[in-house]
Amino acid sequence: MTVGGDAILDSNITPSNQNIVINAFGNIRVNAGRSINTGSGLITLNIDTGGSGNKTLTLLGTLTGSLVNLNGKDLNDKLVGPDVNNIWTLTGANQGTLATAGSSLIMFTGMASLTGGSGVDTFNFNDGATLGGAIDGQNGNNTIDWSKYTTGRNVTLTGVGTLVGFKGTESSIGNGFDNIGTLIGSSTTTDTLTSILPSGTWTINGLSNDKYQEGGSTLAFSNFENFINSGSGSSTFNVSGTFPPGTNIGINRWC
Ligand SMILES: [Ca+2]
Ligand SMILES: [Ca+2]
Repeated sequence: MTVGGDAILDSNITPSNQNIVINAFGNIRVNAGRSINTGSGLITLNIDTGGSGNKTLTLLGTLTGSLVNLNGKDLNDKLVGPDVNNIWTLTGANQGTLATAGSSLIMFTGMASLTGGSGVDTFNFNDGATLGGAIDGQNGNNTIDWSKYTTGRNVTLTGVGTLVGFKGTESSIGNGFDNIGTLIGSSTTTDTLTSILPSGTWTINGLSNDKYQEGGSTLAFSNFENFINSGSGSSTFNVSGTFPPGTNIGINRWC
């Protein structure tokens, strides 16, 4: 099926073991409570078929089939997940998998931006994986996990989140992240967490409850070894505890 504009699925589609392919030149939206279930058939939903960019695939319902593929064209195309707990795994450039309740494991390609739902969204990066656009966790305690990366990450916190947590930048996410409450650095000992917020309190003890607090928001973090405060105000560092071998804590500068 080819749709010239947007496709909105507001009924259940249950073909008996047949394939479903929808090519939309615009956006695709699967409404909440709605489902496509093809049994042993494939589900393929393609947005932005014309390649003009800025299209969105919004999945609020469920997709069940032998293979589920959601494809964009990289050009600022976005995948929006449902309002449950979602596990996103980035496996390459703008591609990966989405594990979400009620659906088969979803494969996606060409999605430059990922937006979570109201539940807990976890964004796992495989080594070398990247997104050209942005990550938005929306509500919930959302996590970005770079622990499979074998090169150090350099994260800058740029503000408190629009809804929860914090917003910030990192080179593996072209347009940065928003609404993230937990960050996990790479497997190396060269990860750096920088804040440019005007003030804040860092609690660094090398255990499992390292955190940064600012303006009523709390960021939990682990696997980071270098901390830089470069905001305009005064910040507080509370550093204590016993650190595992190989940990390199350095407060490079603050002002
Ligand atoms: Ca969320
Ligand atoms: Ca690390």
